[in-house]
Amino acid sequence: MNLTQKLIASHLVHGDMVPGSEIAISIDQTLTQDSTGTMAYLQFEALGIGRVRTKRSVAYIDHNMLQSGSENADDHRYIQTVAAKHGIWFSRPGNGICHQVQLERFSIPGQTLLGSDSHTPTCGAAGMLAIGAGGLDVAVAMGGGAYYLAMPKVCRVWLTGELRPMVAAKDVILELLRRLSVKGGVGKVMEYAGPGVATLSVPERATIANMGAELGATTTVFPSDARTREFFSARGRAGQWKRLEADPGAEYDEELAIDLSELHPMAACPHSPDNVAHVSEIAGLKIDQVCIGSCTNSSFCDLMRVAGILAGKHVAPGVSLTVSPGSRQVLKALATNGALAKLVASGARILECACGPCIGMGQAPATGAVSLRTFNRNFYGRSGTPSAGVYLVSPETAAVSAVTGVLTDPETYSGEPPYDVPEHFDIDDGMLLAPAKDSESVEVVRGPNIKPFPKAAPPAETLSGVCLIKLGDNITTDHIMPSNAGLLPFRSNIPYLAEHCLAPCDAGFAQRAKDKDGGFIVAGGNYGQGSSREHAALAPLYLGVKAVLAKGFARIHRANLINNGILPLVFADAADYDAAAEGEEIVIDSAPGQIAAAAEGKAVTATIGGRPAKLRLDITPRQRDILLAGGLLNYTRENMEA
Ligand code: MIC
Ligand code: SF4
Repeated sequence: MNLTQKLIASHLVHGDMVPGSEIAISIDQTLTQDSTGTMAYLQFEALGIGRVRTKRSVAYIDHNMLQSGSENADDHRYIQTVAAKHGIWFSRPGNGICHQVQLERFSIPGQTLLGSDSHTPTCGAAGMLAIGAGGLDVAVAMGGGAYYLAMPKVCRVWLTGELRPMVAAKDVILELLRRLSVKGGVGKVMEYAGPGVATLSVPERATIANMGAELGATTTVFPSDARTREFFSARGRAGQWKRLEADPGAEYDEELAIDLSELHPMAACPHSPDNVAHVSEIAGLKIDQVCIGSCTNSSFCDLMRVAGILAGKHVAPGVSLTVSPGSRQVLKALATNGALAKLVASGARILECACGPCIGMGQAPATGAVSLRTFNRNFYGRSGTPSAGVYLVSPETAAVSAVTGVLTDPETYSGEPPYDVPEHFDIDDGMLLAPAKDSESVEVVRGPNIKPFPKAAPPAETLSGVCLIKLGDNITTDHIMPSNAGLLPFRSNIPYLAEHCLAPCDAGFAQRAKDKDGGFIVAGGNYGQGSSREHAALAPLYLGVKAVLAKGFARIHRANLINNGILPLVFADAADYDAAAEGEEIVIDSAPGQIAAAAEGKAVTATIGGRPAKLRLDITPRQRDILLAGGLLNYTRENMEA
């Protein structure tokens, strides 16, 4: 077996491991963060489960960190108390970004992790099967329920050679995005193997695993080898390490190869992570902002390289440089060894250990600015400034460019001093709070910002309404449910958030949906790529959206739609997509009967503007039952005993 198959086989509770068919796996660990967590815990509470039944569940506070009103602090207090009550560890604000801390403190080779964040696959760097999902799926897993997914294909990425100086792990994943696009990993696990793997440290593997999410991949898996053991023993966890790798001669569904020594620095240009160019081709572009950090590139090694490049220099006059360390462990190590002083002396603006600018929580660039970021997403508007152009680059490219003031190929730059990775980090888990032993003693504190969330209902006999909007390909969840410093505080207030649904595409969408009493969304391919935020399904549900008719869907968003009782329908004939127009009436007769028949492979028939159209609803019997029950919450409640 390959490693992915081994990890799945050891957790398989339902189904056959045939690519595309439905399987269910048991979940050892879960994580949530605060921007999806409030909703996930409200749903967990609605399920009526007492204490979590996982080996470990952790609630992080890392996204909604600007407290410009009481909302975020209220939600943090809710998460802290609900976690204490239900057996969940709590990572206090300031302790770091969920994926970085989970990798450092809780990752265990061979275990499964389900997280309510699309970059949960980061822990694949340590030989875990780590998958991102919607909050409701994570809530069910916390309650001991299995996680259902389509058995992925496994794509082997065979690495040879070694990265040249100033070429980084980021350039490896940007090369894959260049080759495969943001749709290239859909339905697949990217499994790394080959002699080049041993040249990459766990934090470097984490950068690659993290951004596998941008390929649309189900997850990314690295073997657990001597380098992994090194990572664990430096963090006082040698006892939790074990060796894991594919069997010799294991078979794969797909294969591709990268010679690391042939790579050169790359950049993802606005506004998509797969719009990749060599830095040398676009060098010289004047830049206004550089942001270093995020769950992709904020490890100790990343920031040591940055400090090495910036040492003794100043940030160029026209540039604002921010640095956000991934965790308190990283920040403390930099403070202890003097690297932090170099960063401060260079003029870098040191931000707290959190997502920060990556999710538009501050640092929105100036109008029309060029911003270089070591992050993973540069979707339109995500920085908080729609007119800004965001380029995704390695820490090396970012740091060198911050000094020169123009996009600069770091390979043209000499002088990066070597640095030592400590054999042992100073371990201090004081900001990780264990859950209360006695649940009864904890009172869950709910702030006034928590509003009842919309709940789906079983489908009506006839689904009818207008096409509220017609969208193109690759619409992201940042389009569907934008996130920024102004909106993130309302993640537990769906009625408020819904006002902004699809606003980057059409500011009139929410009002139109209300005026028309709901309706349908028509979209192109890869609809809902990006974040795991369930809000991208909950806001449309609140606005009365009954189905999304698209050319194709991204994995997590599709599951979120089904979980919330919204039909993800795929055009069988692209001509029907071409012909559809905003404002046309869409009718699906005998909806419950057609949903039941769809699980048997039958097409769903509808009329769009009076024209008959065939749609595919590729659902399993379980997904049929979820849709007919009116969503996963109802379904789980009904089936709790079983
Ligand atoms: C993101 O990077 O888009 C986020 C913010 O981390 C999201 C989660 C969210 O929307 O809260 C993700 O990646 O799932
Ligand atoms: Fe946070 Fe950005 Fe990572 Fe999402 S991608 S978890 S916002 S750092």
